[in-house]
Amino acid sequence: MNTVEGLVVRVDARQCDVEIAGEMRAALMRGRLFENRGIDKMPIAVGDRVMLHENGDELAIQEVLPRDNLFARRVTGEETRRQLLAVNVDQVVIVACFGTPPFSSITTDRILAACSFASIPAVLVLNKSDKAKRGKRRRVMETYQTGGFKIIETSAADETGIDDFADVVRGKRSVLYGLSGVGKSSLLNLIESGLGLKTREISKSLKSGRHTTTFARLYHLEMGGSVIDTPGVRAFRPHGIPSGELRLHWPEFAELGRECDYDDCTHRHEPGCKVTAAVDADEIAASRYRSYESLLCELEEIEANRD
Ligand SMILES: Nc1nc2c(ncn2[C@@H]2O[C@H](COP(=O)(O)OP(=O)(O)OP(=O)(O)O)[C@@H](O)[C@H]2O)c(=O)[nH]1
Ligand SMILES: [Mg+2]
Ligand SMILES: [Zn+2]
Repeated sequence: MNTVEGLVVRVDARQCDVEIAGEMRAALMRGRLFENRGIDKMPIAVGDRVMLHENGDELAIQEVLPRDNLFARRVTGEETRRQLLAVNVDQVVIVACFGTPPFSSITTDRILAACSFASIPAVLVLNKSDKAKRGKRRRVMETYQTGGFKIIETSAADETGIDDFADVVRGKRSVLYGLSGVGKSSLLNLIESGLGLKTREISKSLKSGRHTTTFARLYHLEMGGSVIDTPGVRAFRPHGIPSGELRLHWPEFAELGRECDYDDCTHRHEPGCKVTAAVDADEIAASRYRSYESLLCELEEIEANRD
């Protein structure tokens, strides 16, 4: 029996695709991994480095090597279980768009907060710039520039901003994440020839609710680096952020918040709150504040149910 190290590029219910010395192989997950998975729905995620036992033709994952970081969300319909979306990444590339599906502040802001909580840098890509209305584009750009986020604009349709997109992902390991239909796979196809990822046919409406990409998978880029394409989400629920810590994950609140009258100000109804004052004065985008408030309520509810 041989022990080898591999990189997980795709995860199925019982099986993984693992890259071992440049070669792609199917590997089993041992039952023991499931017994020890803790709060996680699956014990293994795309991006995991694993040790495997090779026995004739059979390859089985024995152990997951320590992770540098993990990008996760709450399992739909459950309050404590965690779904690992990708691990060991250099950045999360949040893809959103103009046109269809409509830009979702709530989803974008929740993913940004999850990245901050996981200490993973985030880049915001605004795709379908060919569909952008001038007012909407200005509002969205201003909102996220004020928040200090790194943001680029692209159009996979007329191929603008694709060099900027390539510059963002070159030489790093990125996970592309965002709503279904924003153009994640379309963008990837443009920077890596021969990838040929399936993208939604124009005639198929988003309302069918179907994801075009159905599983997360890691691809190496010829330009250097690798990218994990993921199936789009409909709603994003972060995992594990304590409600009392949430305000730290809205960067535009951080500095102002130190001057609130109360040290533990939640920036809601407290007198002398500098954050709500800044929202009233239009210095902080109302959409960013609404995302914060709705997530805060949700987290408090989860904590109340747990106690
Ligand atoms: N007008 C316009 N359409 C685009 C652009 N980028 C992608 N599309 C179209 O948007 C649709 C969805 O693109 P996909 O690349 O499949 O989106 P996705 O984010 O990978 O979707 P999922 O795999 O379901 O998560 C397709 O019909 C694309 O042709 C763009 O920049 N402008
Ligand atoms: Mg896709
Ligand atoms: Zn406050």
